[in-house]
Amino acid sequence: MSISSDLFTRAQTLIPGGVNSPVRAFRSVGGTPFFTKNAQGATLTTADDQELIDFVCTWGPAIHGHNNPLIREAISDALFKGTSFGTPNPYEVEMAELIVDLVPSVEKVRMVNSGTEATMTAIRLARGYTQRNKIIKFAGCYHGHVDSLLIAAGSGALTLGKPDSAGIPESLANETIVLPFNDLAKVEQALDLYIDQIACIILEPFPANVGLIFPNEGYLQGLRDLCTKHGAVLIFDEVMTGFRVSAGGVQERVNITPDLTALGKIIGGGLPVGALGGKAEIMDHLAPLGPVYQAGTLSGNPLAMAAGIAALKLLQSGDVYTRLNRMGEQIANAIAATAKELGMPLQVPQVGSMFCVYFSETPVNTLDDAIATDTDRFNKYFHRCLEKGVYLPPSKYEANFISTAHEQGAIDQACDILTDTLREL
Ligand code: KE4
Repeated sequence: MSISSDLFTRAQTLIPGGVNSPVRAFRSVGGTPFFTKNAQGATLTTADDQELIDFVCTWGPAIHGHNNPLIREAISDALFKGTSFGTPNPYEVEMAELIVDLVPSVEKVRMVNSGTEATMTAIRLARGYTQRNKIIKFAGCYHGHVDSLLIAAGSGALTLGKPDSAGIPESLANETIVLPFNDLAKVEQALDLYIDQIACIILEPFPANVGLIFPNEGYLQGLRDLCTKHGAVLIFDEVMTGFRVSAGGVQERVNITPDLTALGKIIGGGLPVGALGGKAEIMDHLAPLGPVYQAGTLSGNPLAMAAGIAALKLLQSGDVYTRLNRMGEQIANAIAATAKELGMPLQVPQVGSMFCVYFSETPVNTLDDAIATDTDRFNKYFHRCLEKGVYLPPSKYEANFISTAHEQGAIDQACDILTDTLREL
């Protein structure tokens, strides 16, 4: 019995499914999850001392790798002054200034403790601001475990084959309209049908909880125009893509201005942080200024702020995004070239330091396309790569992440393993 197996056996008697977040349970790929005892740079060390090149990066936050010395130092310095004050503190102001400076659409920002809190606050704020109840989301987009958004969700919900959660009253679910991604006509029809009832449209601008899919040309601008026309709030959920695909997220890459932006992951530098930002006119509807209540004991705590500030400042140094994109392209090109040589049906969408592997003859543009990809072949690929020391996300519905801590040697080694393993499938 391995140490991880023993730990998992014990964990399952104490924690539902033995995990504190479902995607970690390997339910989709099968087998027993490994336990990590140490993480340094781009490497995870398992409880059984296997070293893994990490392409999950704790699901996105570790853009500077694990235990980055400057982030560790920032946390250590803050630690000696106390971990949480429950009062305003200077770190919050510096974090807010950084986010407002980096994210084009953000004029004001409220710190929370997770991506889920950010999206939950975003839809409550949109409903309070517009005084409308219905929301539009897209099949396969995952926005955390918010009641109104756990409908046709992606990520863990999709991995477990239960895109709709139990425990959500039908009366609430009925306020959520779920549409296929990349179909603007369907959005227009819904806005016309429920005229003046739609509070907001929320989406991942690059959906990365179904693998990784991209909006068709003109789709995001179309959503922007429709929201403006109908007085609905456009919410970009950039919890994953914020500071990942560029310093200003997708909205900076595509030059489209959402009304609200949900953020998380990278802004915590590995500690629990989320944020909601956007137009001051909308944000000022949040308590204590406005009528939309939102709160959090540990929101803006100095320890998490110090870690996040260090992480954001590191992103502004040198050619970080050029390096990350170069590594992403190297991996995607290596996998694609090998698949072509083998005549293997495979798609490898990539943007910057994010990519995913779909075993599919045709490009993947919607949730249905992603579902139709070859799950068995992905799962076999996942386990073979893991055996050889490369840790891909344990679900075909997740994105891979590269960090600035991935040295060229690790990327070259990973490319060899990722391509050799294709030849063995
Ligand atoms: P958290 O509440 O997990 O911090 O964030 C929720 C969330 C919101 N929006 C997007 C676009 C997200 O990707 C997420 C969380 N992402 C998943 C991985 N795909 C987190 C991993 C997990 O659930 O354990």
